[in-house]
Amino acid sequence: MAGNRTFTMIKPDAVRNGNIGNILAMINQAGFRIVAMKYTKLSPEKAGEFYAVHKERPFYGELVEFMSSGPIVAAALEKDNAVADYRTLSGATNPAEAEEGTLRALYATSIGENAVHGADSDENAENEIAFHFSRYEQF
Ligand code: FUP
Repeated sequence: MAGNRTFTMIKPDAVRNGNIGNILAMINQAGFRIVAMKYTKLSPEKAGEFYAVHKERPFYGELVEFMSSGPIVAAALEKDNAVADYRTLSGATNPAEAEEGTLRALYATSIGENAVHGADSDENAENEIAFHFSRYEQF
């Protein structure tokens, strides 16, 4: 149902730092239901496609390199107001500006390596879920 689902990735920095469990616990405590989840690694091609919207930005090359530098956890999450509530739980893109207690304040190290991704609209959430999961991987 539109409006009730979002898409997240636990990024390679948070995986490397051993924070998968902490982040999933906070996601559960915040009331999200896991609809789909996988531990995977993006190829540079896949990462480039996922972030194609940022293609012209100066940080695109670094972003693609970072996002394909190690495994990630991709997940579809369900909750009323999922997109906005997950962005609130994540905190600002730059962890230095992220509110205390948010995922990025707790686990991100820089604006480039910021622990989690969260979809920014219902439409993008559905596209990003479809990018990572077949219909039969969603429960
Ligand atoms: P967000 O929606 O908070 O994930 O942020 P954006 O869509 O603006 O950015 C997507 C990703 O690009 C960020 F998670 C990290 C990277 N980025 C940078 O590396 N530098 C920037 O100045 C902005 C974004």
